[in-house]
Amino acid sequence: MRFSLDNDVPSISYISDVTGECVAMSPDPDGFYSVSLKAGDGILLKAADNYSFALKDEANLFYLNKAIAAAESLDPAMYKPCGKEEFSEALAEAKRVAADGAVTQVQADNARAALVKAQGVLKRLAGDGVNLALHKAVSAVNSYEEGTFFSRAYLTDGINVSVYQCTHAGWSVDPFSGIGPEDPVELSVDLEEPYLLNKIVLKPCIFNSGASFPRDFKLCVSKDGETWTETASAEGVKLTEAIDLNYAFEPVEGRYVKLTITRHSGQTDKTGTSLSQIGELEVYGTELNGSESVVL
Ligand SMILES: [Ca+2]
Repeated sequence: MRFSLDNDVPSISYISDVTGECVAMSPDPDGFYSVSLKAGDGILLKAADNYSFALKDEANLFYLNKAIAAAESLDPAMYKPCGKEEFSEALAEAKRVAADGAVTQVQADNARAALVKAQGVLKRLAGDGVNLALHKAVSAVNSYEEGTFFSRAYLTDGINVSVYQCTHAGWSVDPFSGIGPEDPVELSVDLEEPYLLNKIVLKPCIFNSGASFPRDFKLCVSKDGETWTETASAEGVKLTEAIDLNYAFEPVEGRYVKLTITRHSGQTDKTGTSLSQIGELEVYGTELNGSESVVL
């Protein structure tokens, strides 16, 4: 335990729990005193007879200051207006709390939690490197929802690593669905807002080096989820490594993205079901108002 004294105490000692004797203490160069405590133990301190004092908690501001630094590193111009005012207020309050010499740990923790929460609400403007599909809802009639390695949600979870590092492998055809090699399967993603879309990236599953990636498919975008514009198609894809497949196209307004598989990977589950599996689907574009200059 390290502590300081508010006033000029003539001398301070601690009572040794071994000998029962007073042991004189000296401050370190910063003016702090230190005593060693075992877990759950306390310690008796002794000061000059004519002085009384009380120990007080000193809040640990490490994580609050870390959250403030992270918040201040954001460029507000990169974010949509929604939530920015609340974020700005939470940041100002966090800085005020961090600068308050009498702040308690609870106040510091609350200020940090409020700041992290406000930051989590912010939404990036579409632009270079901003994956618009990240954490967006995926619709798929055929999906293996076993929840550990495969789920439709893992198609847009931002995770695409080997199963040795993480259990989220991606989306998979349900091996118990019994579909044949050319039975079509559709996957769609709702981006929640319309954008001027210009690129879709498909990332094969890492764990089998892309061997279960579909052979034939097409990519479409739509403004309303009903009328679709085809932006790319592929035939005869056969991967031996999990390389990203980039499909860039002339900008098209859209809120929904659909992948239609018309021929599966060629891998067959032991159930006899034809398999397709994809690690991640990413979507890129710009804001509809065109105010962002974007280089892809
Ligand atoms: Ca994923």
